[in-house]
Amino acid sequence: MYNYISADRVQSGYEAWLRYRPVPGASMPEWCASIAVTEADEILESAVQELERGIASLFRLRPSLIRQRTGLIREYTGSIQQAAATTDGGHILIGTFAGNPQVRQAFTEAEQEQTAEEGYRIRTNVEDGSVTVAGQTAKGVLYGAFHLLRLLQTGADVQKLDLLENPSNPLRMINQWDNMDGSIERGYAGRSIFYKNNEITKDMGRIRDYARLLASAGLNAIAINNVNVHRVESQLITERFLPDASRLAAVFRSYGIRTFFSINYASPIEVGGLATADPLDPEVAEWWKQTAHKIYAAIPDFGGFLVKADSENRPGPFSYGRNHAEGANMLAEALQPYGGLVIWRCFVYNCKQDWRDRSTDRARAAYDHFKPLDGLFHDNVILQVKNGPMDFQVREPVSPLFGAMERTNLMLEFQITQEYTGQQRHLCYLVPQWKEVLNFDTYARGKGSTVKQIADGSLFGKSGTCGIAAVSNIGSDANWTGHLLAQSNLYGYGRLTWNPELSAEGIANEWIRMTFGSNERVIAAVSRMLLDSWSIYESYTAPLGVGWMVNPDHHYGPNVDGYEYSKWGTYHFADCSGIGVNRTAAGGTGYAAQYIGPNTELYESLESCPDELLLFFHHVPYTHVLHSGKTVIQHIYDSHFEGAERAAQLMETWMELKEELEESVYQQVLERLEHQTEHAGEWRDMINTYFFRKSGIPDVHERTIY
Ligand code: GCV
Repeated sequence: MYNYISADRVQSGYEAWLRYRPVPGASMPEWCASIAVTEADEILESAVQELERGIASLFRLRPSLIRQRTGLIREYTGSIQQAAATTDGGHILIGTFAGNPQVRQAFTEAEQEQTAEEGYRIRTNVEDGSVTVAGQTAKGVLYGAFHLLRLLQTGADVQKLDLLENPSNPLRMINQWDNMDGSIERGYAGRSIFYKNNEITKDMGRIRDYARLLASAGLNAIAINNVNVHRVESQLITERFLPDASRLAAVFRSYGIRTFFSINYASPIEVGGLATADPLDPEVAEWWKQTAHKIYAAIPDFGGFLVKADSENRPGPFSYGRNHAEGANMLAEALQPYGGLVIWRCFVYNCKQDWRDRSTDRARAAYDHFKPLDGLFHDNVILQVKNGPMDFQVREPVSPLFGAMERTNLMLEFQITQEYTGQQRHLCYLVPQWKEVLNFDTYARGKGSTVKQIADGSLFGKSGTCGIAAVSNIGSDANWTGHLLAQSNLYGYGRLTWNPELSAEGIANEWIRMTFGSNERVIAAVSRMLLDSWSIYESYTAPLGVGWMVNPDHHYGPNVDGYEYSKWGTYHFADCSGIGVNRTAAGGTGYAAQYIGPNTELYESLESCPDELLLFFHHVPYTHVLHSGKTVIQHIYDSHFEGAERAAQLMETWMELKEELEESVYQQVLERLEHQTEHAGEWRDMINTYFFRKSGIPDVHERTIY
């Protein structure tokens, strides 16, 4: 039996959504028998390989490859039957408008122009039954090939295709928080696939498979090392690592993905031996220029630098009395001749706060630092802003920096790795959360000024230098993400960056069909599990937007006062009569006033503030009545009892699928759900007990509280 995708890889979950399992009852469309390509291009070659692999696996018939340019038909050694090399019964024609006249002929000039640089068109030719996958660029064609495969995988109607797809966001980026010793900061799926023992991996097979996953979800950029750049990683920009880094970049390039490095702002000192890293020092600027020159010699399409500066003990321009525009612009000038970007993170706050000081509010920090700098950054600088003002909590408001920086390039940062959302041991499908952020109305240009329009550049007329980034959730675990179902977050993130209008349900459905096949019972059950999971996780963890009730450092498991008397600026202020942070302008930290008009009003007023964010914005007595009609304390009890029960139901739902799923897949997910059920009980009891003891108010339903 021809073994295109090995059984091991299938059973472990390694193939993820590129498993290409046969769809029962689906016969192979005739056009799948041959793939025709004329252009010699490495990205088109990736598209060809993916189509070959997908079709061979889906239909057990390997397509012939017709290279019209050279007349070469590729020889195969595998035992799966190969289709005859003919274009008679139709074929898939792939190529760019500019590089392949046949492709060009299939579309009018207007149709070609409507296709964006990384967009694509797929069309059935009714005369000869062929299907053309076309783009302005090879990247577009690659995305089109993955789209065609997705249609085949999900059993869609492919009789008469005619579609145009353009990505919404120019930059669709993934950030690895991988360290060169092989560890991953906030990684929950094994070790790094990029680094081991302070060297860059030689296992390009795994890197390539990762690139395939990323490109298939629509992503086009990657920062390959942690934003906390330590001693060894600081050398990534030197001859010591550039040859290996250029090999990594070449793999990503062949899937249309540009490579970025996170850099250490103090590199001129730590790597270059200079006395300073002051951005206004000419020697420093010159050092970065020379460094950029060396990097581009090794990686001609290098994307640029991702920078965490003056944040959580990382060096930055503040040490020299310079602001962040001065700091970023100096780097931007070094990269500008090569078309490189500086992606500068706005996660800047005082991480040495005195917990006794109630006037300093970490939530305010990003806006306070960056708003005064609006308009001062060079064109090739992009500010990367976390979705919320704190730090990827299960619930927090949208950062008020969105909408506040009209004259600055901005990128939105999400966290796929589940640092505060269950660390890939609990199920938490994050697409619904991300959609809420993307749809948030900032009112920056009146009603309807959403975050997604700021990320994609359309609201403030930016083009090219904007988009979305997210922290990756993968590692060396055989199934990439630890929890098999957490693959849906990586896939969903990519699909949303391509098109934020896609629904959480639609993305879940696609992912389930591609991963688990077409069994309707499985699809319905897993879909329900995914879509309920964020609300379930929220309900048994930190209530009403307060956040942070986790164990310090590793951030796993309940610890209500874990961060209460710490330096990190993350407090809930629970006492015997109430809880929450007063962030109003009237008597609080004033954070609510960082929003624009209607949002300030919404959050400022206790009457209008949404329940789910109440404790983020207000300090209230436990007896305060929510819009739901419950008191705060009863809400805490109810949501924790119900949340833990709903977590157990996730497991029961999964157990009902035992007969429908492969044993290895069933078991690995079951183990995670068993742990989640037990751990949700721990959360319930710790949180309920804490608040019962603090408030002295009993549960009206008299359930067990300790
Ligand atoms: C990479 C949080 C995380 C850190 C992370 C930081 C950041 O504080 O806990 O691990 O550091 O965010 O986003 O820079």
